Amino acid sequence: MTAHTTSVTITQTTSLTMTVREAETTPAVKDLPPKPVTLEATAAKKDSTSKKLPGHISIPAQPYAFTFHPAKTALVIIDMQRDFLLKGGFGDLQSASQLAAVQKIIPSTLSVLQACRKAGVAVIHTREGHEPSLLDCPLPKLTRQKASPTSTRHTLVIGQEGAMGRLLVRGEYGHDIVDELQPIPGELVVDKPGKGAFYNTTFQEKLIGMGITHLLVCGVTVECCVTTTAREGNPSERKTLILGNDRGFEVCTLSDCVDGYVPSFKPASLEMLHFSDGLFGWVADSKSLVEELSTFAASKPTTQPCIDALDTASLTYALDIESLTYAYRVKAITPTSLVEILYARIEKYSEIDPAVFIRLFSKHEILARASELEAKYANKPRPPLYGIPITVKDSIDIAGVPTTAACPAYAYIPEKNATTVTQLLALGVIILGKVNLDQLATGLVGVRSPYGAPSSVFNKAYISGGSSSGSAVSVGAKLCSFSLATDTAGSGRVPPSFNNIVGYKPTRGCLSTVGVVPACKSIDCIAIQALTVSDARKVWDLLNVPDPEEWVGKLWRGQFKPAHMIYSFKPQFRFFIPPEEDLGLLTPGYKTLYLQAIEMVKAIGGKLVEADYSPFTTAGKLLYEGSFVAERVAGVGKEWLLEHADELLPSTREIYLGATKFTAVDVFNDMDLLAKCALRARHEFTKFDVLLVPATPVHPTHAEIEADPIGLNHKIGKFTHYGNLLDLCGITVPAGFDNGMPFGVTFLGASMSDGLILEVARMFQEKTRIKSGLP
Ligand code: TIU
Repeated sequence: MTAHTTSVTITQTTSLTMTVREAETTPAVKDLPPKPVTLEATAAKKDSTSKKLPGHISIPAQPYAFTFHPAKTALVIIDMQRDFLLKGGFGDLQSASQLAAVQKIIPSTLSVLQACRKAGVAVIHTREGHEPSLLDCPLPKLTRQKASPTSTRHTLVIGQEGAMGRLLVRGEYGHDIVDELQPIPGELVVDKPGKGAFYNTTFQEKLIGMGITHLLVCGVTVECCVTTTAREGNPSERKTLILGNDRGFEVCTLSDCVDGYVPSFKPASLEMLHFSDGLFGWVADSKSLVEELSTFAASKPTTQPCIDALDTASLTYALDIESLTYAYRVKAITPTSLVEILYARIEKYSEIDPAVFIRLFSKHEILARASELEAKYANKPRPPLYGIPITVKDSIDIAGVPTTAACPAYAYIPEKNATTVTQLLALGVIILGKVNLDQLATGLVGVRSPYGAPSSVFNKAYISGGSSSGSAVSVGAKLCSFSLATDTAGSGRVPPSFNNIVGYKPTRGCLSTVGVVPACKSIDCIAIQALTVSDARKVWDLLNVPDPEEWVGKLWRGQFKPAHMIYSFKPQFRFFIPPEEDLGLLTPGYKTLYLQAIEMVKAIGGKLVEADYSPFTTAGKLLYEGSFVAERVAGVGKEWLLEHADELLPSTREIYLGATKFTAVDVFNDMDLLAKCALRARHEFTKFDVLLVPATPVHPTHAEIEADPIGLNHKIGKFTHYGNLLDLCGITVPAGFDNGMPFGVTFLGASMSDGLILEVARMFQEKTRIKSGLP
């Protein structure tokens, strides 16, 4: 690795910092806090609850008022299963038939549940229990109580046949939730093998996916699963973004909606939670909660907030998921009527740019899908992406439709959908067609395609960016709500910047790449290009399900990092920027916009800190200048390449044939170097939470790319190339215009810190108020 000393890096960072500071006319480098920065305590202080925060609800609680935002809060109903509440169940044995107290909380829990449903607060139910094989039940849990020499109650153990089926076994009648509190479609049910809801479940992942920061807890038993979950859920430490195991949620337990099997345990358990000014969180009565939620539900605006208003007389709603879902619900549109409008828009746009779609499905086919959805969900609960129109990059398989990867010599007709396509169809989307890309997803320019070179939606002279070119244009031109794209070198982040939309590349391995043409297989990932950060987040959350068929290299999944420092009422996070040496590549217009973005990030709670950028720079060079490019050859097959090299476009051919020169020794040397970079980058990420970079330093015209197709491609990838190699997650968000052309910034986070970058990006998008896509 190039030996960048710390002092060099500090100097580089400092020089830019000076520029920034000068712009805001405050002195000076000396003011930069020494690393590591100590942030203020994030826990809500007494004074923060005394004033009413806009959009928030405050309820009286111990040790002081509990304040939460309904959209960021989940009601968690713990284990209200027949097995714990009804005669003949597991709780009947545990408690020696002392079930009156736990049964008494059913009505109060139900009224909270109904109030949350009306107010739009997310609802999550948990169920304790085991697989029929009991292989997920540790032996002590099975036998410890029965083994007690004085045991008279534990006549049966988990898995044995009770009055309501096998005790605590999934699928049995007793394992399910009592009739009164049964989940409705759309509510999450977390099946847990342990007492705490976090252990060996997707609970934490789902909460982070949904952007939940606050929990309201009901359920049984207060001495066992309720307190185990409430105690573990709370944030106990701040510096745990990378290591550590705290969960990072603000938890309020509802005293009249929890109970257990021994009367004296309840006050003790609850006091322990709020002891010492809120050791683990809050305890509140449900009465004022229900009242406040009802007031909130009644005052909710009748139209949904939306950032992007679609400028057509025929469609008054925006194309983002939230707005369209609302429009469907109030019957302002139907999937069929939306398709009619969008098809006309697509046909009109094809006159402006004929290179967006490689295959546009016929209007007949798309209308058939719309009618199918209408019939299937008539008078039934709708899936979360019901009637949402999307496009799919043509390197992602749709069964029976050719996958070309913009390379006719490579094209094939897949028998199966890519996993993500199957998931999206089950969620209710309408696929409009397959969109253009740089050949074999190699390139960041978007012009390397025999199906034409798409242009930025803002100016035909400028490139769309790639490789997910058609994806970004289809979203930017408001032809669809979002596009399924991919990102290896930055393909999911660059075109969004050139088209004024959001591009999100989750941590590798979150979304399945089964059925995606490999570019650089070990680092490929699915990207979502959308109009809003919330939409990108929603799609990620919905698709983030482990795929057993996923390539072995991506099977590893870590634990999602909590993001509580930005979830408090006064968000705080640390961010880092590249050194001046790299930022010097920005055009003057982009530089101005980037400096403005830095100020904006400070305004939403970011603190600029110092760190070492050299591991990022070194890793970035490896992607095309090192032997990793040989993985692209492996992806298509060396024999195939040599046979079909003449049929590739000149730039693709040059890159692929150039990659055949590397030896196995080169690959191992580079793997070693990359591992060192990744380790060092991970260390740097302990000093900051977010790396804020310009999505690209320049936006070339078609003519400029023709003159220097490969050199300019490298330049465009200056701030994206290392993202997947170092296992980062990243999201590009619109950040302004230079002479009518858009600019985007990218928030990069360490592996599994998706929740954090999404929240920062959301705050940034909210703050800039830039409307996505074409005006
Ligand atoms: N008390 C007791 O045995 N409880 C459990 O095993 N589970 C729950 O508390 N839900």
